[in-house]
Amino acid sequence: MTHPSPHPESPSRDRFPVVVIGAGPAGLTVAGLLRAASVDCLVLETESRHFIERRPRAGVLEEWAVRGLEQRGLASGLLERAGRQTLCEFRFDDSAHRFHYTALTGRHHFVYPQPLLVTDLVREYADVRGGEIRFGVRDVAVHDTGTDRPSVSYRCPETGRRRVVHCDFVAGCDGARGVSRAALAPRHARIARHDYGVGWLALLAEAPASADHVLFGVHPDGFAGRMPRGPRTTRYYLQCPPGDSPDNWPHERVWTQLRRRLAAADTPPLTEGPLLEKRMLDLHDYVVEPMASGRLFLAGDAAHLTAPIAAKGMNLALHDAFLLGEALAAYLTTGDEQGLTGYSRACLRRVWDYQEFSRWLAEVYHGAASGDPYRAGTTLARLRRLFSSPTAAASFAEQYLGTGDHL
Ligand code: RFL
Repeated sequence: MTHPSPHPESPSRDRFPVVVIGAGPAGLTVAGLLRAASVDCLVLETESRHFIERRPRAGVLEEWAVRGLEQRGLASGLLERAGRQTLCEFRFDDSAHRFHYTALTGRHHFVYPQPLLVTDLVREYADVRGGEIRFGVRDVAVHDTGTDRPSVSYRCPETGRRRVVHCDFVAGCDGARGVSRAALAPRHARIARHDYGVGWLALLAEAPASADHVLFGVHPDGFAGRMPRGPRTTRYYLQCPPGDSPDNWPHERVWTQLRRRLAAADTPPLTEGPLLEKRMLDLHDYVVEPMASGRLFLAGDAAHLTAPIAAKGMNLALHDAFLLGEALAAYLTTGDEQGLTGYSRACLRRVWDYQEFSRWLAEVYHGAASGDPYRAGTTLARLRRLFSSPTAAASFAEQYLGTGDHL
């Protein structure tokens, strides 16, 4: 069923049970689950619908996350169109070493670009389930979340006037640069932060990958990675000094370094193409603990960031959103508080597990280029162990796929 959009001149409502700040994977999933449970909510988003449906970012989804979306009626586009990944390949010492994790575990990854997932989730929430999103809002602020009458205010893009929306709960899903994290910390939560001391140049190339699996190049010049994103685009990463500028990386230098760092005997050449995106990332992680206070609950990157080292961020955002959407729906429909009370603890278990794996993998990626022969030696020892010890291989596969029973 498709619901018509409200008439542009009809007065906007100023009270909803839940206000969701941010229309990323976390916010849209929370909102979709609330609508499915017949709980009304409002999503506030600073960007336009056109923009969020095109913003390139993640692409690798873990199988449990896709099954979670499927069980909640949110995966039909994904299951039709997503690619599957069954192995990854490490390149070091001029040779290629393939790690066939599906052969080992029966599990795989899905490859589905984040803008496609966001497009599907917006359509499901707004067009199919009739939920409301106000796009282009400015100066969002969160108020009184320590009381049972919180509110969220914003500047309306059409009139420039400040509007206040009253609610029972605020879901802060506004990513790493939003406002809801600051509303929680430092008064009600602490932020644990880790800086890797390295930069990554994140690139999106208009070129098919020469094979459909992920490549990790561990090289004395620095790490290089390749992640296929679809038939026409490929994400690449190049380690560089922190604070470096994308302007220092013209097309020729990028491709020369990618070829050098991903070189291995008997492998096909990389397929070169124009660079659609070139962004510098100073790699860091943070975790807000606890992820909730009073009537404000954080989800996704608003609560925790994992550098894109192990492709975990969007998966964690979905995990939080499943728990938060269902906990809010349970409370607002039956008064059951259990989900909300245990929310932060349940999320943080997986968050910390993934953080630890990211740190482990970061050392594998960066040790060889650290300039420290001790770190370079232990990096190679880790890689050799991965390809020679079945126990080490099983442990890596479990963490890489996010399938541990303890999570
Ligand atoms: P998002 O996606 O950032 O969405 C937040 C939304 O909130 C809006 N917003 C606000 N709205 C209202 N008021 C405000 N004050 C607001 N401030 C911001 C924003 O416009 C946006 O629409 O957060 P969310 O939903 O928590 O989702 C998190 C994921 O986007 C993120 O973890 C991933 O993109 C991380 N990530 C990856 N994760 C994976 O699981 N697999 C990957 O392969 C993967 N690759 C990546 C990545 C992140 C990357 N970047 C951004 C560094 C590759 C890259 C290059």
